[in-house]
Amino acid sequence: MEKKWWQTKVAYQIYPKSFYDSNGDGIGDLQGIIRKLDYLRDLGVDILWLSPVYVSPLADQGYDIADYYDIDPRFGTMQDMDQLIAEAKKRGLHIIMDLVVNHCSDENIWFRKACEDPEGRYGKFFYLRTVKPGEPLPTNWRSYFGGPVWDRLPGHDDIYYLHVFHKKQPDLNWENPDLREEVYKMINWWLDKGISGFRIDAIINIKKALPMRSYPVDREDGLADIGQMLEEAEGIGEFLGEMRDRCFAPHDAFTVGEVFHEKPEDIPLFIGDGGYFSSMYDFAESVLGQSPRGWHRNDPITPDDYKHALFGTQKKIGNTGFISIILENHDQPRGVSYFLPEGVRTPAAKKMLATGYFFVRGLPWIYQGQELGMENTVIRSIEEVDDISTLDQYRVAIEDDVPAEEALRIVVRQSRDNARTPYQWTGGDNAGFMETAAPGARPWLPVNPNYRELNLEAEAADPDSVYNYYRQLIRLRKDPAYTDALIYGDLVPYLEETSNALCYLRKGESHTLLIMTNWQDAPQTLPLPGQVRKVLLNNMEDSDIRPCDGGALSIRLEGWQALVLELG
Ligand code: TEU
Ligand code: CA
Repeated sequence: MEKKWWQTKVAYQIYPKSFYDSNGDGIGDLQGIIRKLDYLRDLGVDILWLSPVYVSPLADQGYDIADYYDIDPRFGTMQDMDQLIAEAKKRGLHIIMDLVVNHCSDENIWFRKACEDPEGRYGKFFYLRTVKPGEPLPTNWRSYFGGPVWDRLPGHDDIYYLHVFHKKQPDLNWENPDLREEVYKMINWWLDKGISGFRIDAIINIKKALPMRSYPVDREDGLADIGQMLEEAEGIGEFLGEMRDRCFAPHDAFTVGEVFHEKPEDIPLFIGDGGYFSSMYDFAESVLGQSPRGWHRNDPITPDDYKHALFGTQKKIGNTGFISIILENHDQPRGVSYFLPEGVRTPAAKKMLATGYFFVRGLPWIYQGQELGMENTVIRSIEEVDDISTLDQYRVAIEDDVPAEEALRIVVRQSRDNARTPYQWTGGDNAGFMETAAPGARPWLPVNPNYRELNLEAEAADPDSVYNYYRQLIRLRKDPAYTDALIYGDLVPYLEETSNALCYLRKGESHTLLIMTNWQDAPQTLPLPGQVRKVLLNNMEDSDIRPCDGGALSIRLEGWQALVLELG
């Protein structure tokens, strides 16, 4: 595997709407991010992914882009963006943008022109189909946010357009070379501006299995999940290879794909040397237990499920490339609320969870607030929900006869809103999210009520906080003494079959490190594969670690303890 500058870094996702509001209108903005750059540098992260800030009606929080070449006024101006890129650069930070090109917004000029003239140039930018009155829709595919993927083209009775996400997100027709040229022009325009690359949204969806056909109905709504269509689709590599050659490679851009449904044999093509992307996310843990029939049918997950998913990806990728590892993102509930057993929310358990994922082979990502141990929020009624996918899943549960109270409990646990509440900077008004609140202004989404205790100000002052532990994790990963082991070393699962223990070795040329985590209240005594030379990290500083006593090759881990040990 080729060595690249970004492999030794740590990446951080910013959800701009909820990060920091500089002008008190309740919406986080680019000037807000600029004000917090010193914070991010001191945390130790290097690569900053911004969720979309382009002009957008925000039907799907910016993942519906109306103008790829401008910033939404709610977030600021293009001048602010240029300033952000420059200020980040001064601090050695890299900005990457969100590239959303499976679809645009129905308010994008391309779509408006397609409505005006479906036969013209822009009509061919989309998937349009004629449906005469009384005829069925072209396919029975279900959109990701519920309902059919086909809607009537505004201004036309018998023309329909395809949207695999929300109806305000019409799919772009990648089969059309003219559309692809427009996309590449836009990508290069941004890279020329000085951003370091992109996180690439929902990219697997750009290739449709053609000719389109219907699939077996799998829910009460009479529709079919599009997973099968994506698996049948052949030839996405032609588009991705072209995009790499025309845009990413000439700029040596850092890119990470949001890839689901990839075929195992395609992994080297995706992230091997010279692949389509620099990296892609490991979603094996986040999709655990998920049912295509709805969130209410998801299976509960155990610590062992988590471990096997994590190792599964590691074995699949091996040394072919560098996977991107996450505990959470803006589409998921908070990792500590999802992966730790119900009711376990102590700082020790949060630190243990962080230790387990942080040192596997790949690029670790931190989602804003994760470094504080931010938790799922409190949502008391469905009216309080903002996220369109939560609203859809509530409907799905109700239609499947789940009692309303139960349906609410289930969807709230998995809601994307959990990740989208404002960042908890202080214990003061609005968790310090708004620099100066304009009269009557409130955060666009209520802050998590736990902000009085759980916030950066309090954690920065506490040496034992989750936040200070994350700083140690980052420091250790970047310690040049351990680069051979922690960045480039092999990952070897250890005691893989021991329940409630996630342990692995990272073996470099000069060092071997052992990461051990105990996922239960009770202590566990575990064998060691060799003598311990040094304890590099311990989430329970006051616990007594004497692994070498009398040459005994075993160690007692307290409940929720995490250790990083250097063997020798
Ligand atoms: O997410 C894509 C998305 O919804 C996946 O989780 C999807 O379920 C997957 O492709 C299934 O195979 C991205 C963004 O992160 C999200 O916020 C947007 O809502 C979505 O794309 C649409 O742009
Ligand atoms: Ca603002």
